[in-house]
Formats: sequence, C-alpha cells, structure tokens
Amino acid sequence: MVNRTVDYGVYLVTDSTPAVLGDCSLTQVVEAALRGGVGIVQYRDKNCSHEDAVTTARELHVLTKRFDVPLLVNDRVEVAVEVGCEGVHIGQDDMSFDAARRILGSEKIIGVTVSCEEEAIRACEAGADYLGIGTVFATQTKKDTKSIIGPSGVSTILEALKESGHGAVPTVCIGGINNSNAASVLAHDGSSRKSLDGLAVVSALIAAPDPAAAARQLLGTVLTAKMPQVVRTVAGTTPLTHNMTNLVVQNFAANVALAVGASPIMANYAEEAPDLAKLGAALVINMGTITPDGLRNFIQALKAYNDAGRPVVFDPVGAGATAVRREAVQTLLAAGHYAVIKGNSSELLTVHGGPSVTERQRGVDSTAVLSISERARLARDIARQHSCVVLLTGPTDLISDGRRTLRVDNGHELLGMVTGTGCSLGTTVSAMVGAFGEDALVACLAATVLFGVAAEMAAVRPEVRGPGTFVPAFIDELYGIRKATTAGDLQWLSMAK
Ligand code: 3NM
Ligand code: MG
Repeated sequence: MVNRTVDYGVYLVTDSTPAVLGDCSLTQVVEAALRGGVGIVQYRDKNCSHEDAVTTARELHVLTKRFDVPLLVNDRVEVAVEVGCEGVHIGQDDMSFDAARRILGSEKIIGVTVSCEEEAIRACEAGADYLGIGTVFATQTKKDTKSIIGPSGVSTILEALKESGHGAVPTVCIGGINNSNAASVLAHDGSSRKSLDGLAVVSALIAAPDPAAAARQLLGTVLTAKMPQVVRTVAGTTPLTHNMTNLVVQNFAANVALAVGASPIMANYAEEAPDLAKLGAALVINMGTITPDGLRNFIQALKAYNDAGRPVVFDPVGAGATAVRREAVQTLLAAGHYAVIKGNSSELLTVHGGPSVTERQRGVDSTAVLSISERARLARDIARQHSCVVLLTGPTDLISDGRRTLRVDNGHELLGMVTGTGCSLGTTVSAMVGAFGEDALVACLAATVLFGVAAEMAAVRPEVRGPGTFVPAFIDELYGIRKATTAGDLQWLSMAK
C-alpha cells in the first residue's frame, strides 16, 4: 500500500489519437487540466513505441511533479519503471497484479480496472491501491470495452466492496463521463453504500475546448457531491469547536455551532487548550477584539493544538485596520501552523503582504477592490505559502488549498447586515475541519455553501423583513439543512452554485 495521500477527485487519462486530442499538444492539454485541479494523471497510449512512450511519459512527469500530482502509466509497466513515475494502471487482460507489484515494489501505486463484483474483490485482496470501475457509459474513446455497467452497476460494485470489508480502497469510475452526467454518476441515496472518490475521464478533458475550465467544473461537481458527508459527519460526531473569539460574536457563533450539530466552547484562557485539544477539538483564533493578553493566549493555544495535531482556524479580523493588528497577524502567522486561514480581501492582502502592505482597512470591513481572478490568485498564493486552506470571503467566496481553487456564489446581502456571520462561518469551518479531517478543502466548501444556501433560504421566508428577523430564520435554516441531510434529503445541494 502506498504511503501518500492521492486526490482521486478528477482523474485524467490521456489519449494521443487525433480523434480525441485533435492537433493540440498533449503536454499543453495536460498542463491546463492540472491547472484546473486534476489530482492524478494516467498516461495511456496503446500504439506508440517504447522509446516514444518513455519520452512522452518523461515530459508528463516533469509537469505532474510541478503540480505535486502522481503520474501513472497504463499497462506498460516497463515504461513506468524506466521513467520512475508513481505507478501503473492495469486492466484485467494486462500483466498480472502480482507480477506488476514484484517489478514495481511496494511503494508504487497500482490501480486495476474492474467491471464486476468478483473482479473488484479479487483486486482488493491482491492489494490494489485503487480501482477504476467501468465502463459506465458507452464511449467513442474505447470501443472494445467488455461491459457497459451504468451507474447502477457501479453502485452494485461499491456495495459489494463495503460488504466484503474493502470499503477503504479508493474508487473512481470511467467511461463516457462528462460535465453533464457527472453529478448523476456521483449521486446516491442516503449513506448506505461506499461513495466514489472520483471520476476518471479522457475526452471530457482531452477533447475539451478549455481543459482547465472543464477540469475546474468537474472538480466542483465531485467536491459538491462530498458535502453531505461533511454535514453528516458533523451531525453524527458533534465535534468540539473551541473558540478564542471576540466579545461581539460569542453568543451568535455558539448558536450557529449548535445549529450545525457541533459543540461550542468559548474559552479565551489558553491553559485550557491542551485539555480541549486532547478531547479532539478544533480551535478558532479570531482576533476581532485583540488585546496584549489575548495575543499571548492565542500563541500558547496555537502551540498546544499544533502539538496535539488538531486543526486551527485563523480569522484575522480587521487585519489591516491598525498597526497593532498588522503586527499581530505577522506574530500569529510565525507562531505555528493553521489548517485554515479565513478572511475578506483586505484581511488576506495584509496576511499575504506582510507588515509593509499598503492595504489599509477601514474597521473590519473589506475595502479592497480585486477582480475574481486576483482574489483566486491571492487565496492560492497564501495557501501555498502557509500550507493551508484559504477561505477568502466576499460576494463570491474563493477557497484554495494551493492546488485546487474553487469559487462559491451562494449567499445573501443580509449576511453582511448582521454582525458575526463571518466569525460564525469561521466557527462552522472549524467544526467541519475538525470532524472531516481527510480533506480540509471539502470541509471549507461544505461550510461555505451551507452558509450561503441557508442565508438564501432564510431571506425568502415570509416572516423575514430585514436583518433582525433574518437572524433567527438563518439559524433555523442551518438547523433544517442539517436535519434534512441526516435524513437523506439533499434538496439543498441543488442550490449550490
Ligand atoms: N477505460 P471517455 S473506458 C480508458 O471501461 C478507458 O475500463 C475504460 O474515455 C474502461 O472518458 C475508457 O472519453 C475510455 O469516455 C474513457
Ligand atoms: Mg488496459
């Protein structure tokens, strides 16, 4: 088994034939798809010579390494060995799994194509690192496929994997998947079966007019489908969210945490942090009403959570407003590691620019005017610099882990007319990251979409006439979505945008 985390979300399988690639350059198309958020690449060429395959695989490997994404080779184990890439993908008629494992060793990734329950279980028992399940839909890209199993065939295999104790083996499905049918392939009723980890595609990316945009859209669909699991995990595990937050929002943030199913504790005394971290809490450091004593407590608590390996969310409220805050931001960034940094454009410009930044905030509101792509770049750059997920809030929210960058367009202007909605989003993020540690980006996405959709639903309620009546309606909708999701009703997902 391989000792690295692989993002199977959008899995690109290459095709160099003119029918799919046209007259584009394969490396340029793959690079664009990687920019769009592809998490793993399989180089597949059934016809070219060994030498040509090695040359192309080497070019692709340079690219994938730049994006910190694994490169696998389809079928041709000897090419993978010569290139030194991260593994292979083998079909039922290719080299046997055991032979491939002997040649490649235990560190390399070996994926296996399966089209029925027996093949799936056998591949897992042999030690496959992941399964490619297919063929889902008939496809022009591979006309000699053995069987078209449809989404229901995929479900049957996933069910069998769970029942046979192989529920932890990652799975993708393949065959005729594109942006129009991706959501329906991923959708499933309730939580009974194991879910897919991702979608493998050839033509949906290789033949796309804009492979980066197509990859971004597929990634959005894949991650949106994972949000109910985040909401359910919070509801099912009642994660502890430890808030070291400002005086203004304590009550509201605690009520929001309860509405989404978390357990809030508002504790500004850092001596309590080691005990709370040991209980599995996630910490929010919100510098909305910072004091010298508060800053010392933040640093001490941050260290305790870092030591315990528990996540910390940093909310640098009003970061650019005063010299004290600009300096506190730098002190807190240097003091430890954060799972998530959340803020508006002004705050995150200060986080990014350091003490010399020219951005001066008026109070805690965002005064920066940046385009969407500038904001996306800002989020991505901070995520890379601090190895964290960045949530850049605004009418359009941008979320980035440095490799994958997503936008969320949910929300309502009433959120901006009530104090504490931003801070309580930080609290919700902490609960979701605390409960769903496997992917902090997905946890942030779920929190952000949940907030936006709940606000939209609250705003159209008949009793809501303004900010005052909005607050209780918003808390009710957060609660309602949580209850509906745990009962298997995912209607709210269709409002995600
Ligand atoms: N393997 P597209 S289907 C490479 O069923 C491959 O094992 C398949 O191409 C299988 O995304 C397939 O363009 C081609 O439909 C998938
Ligand atoms: Mg094959």
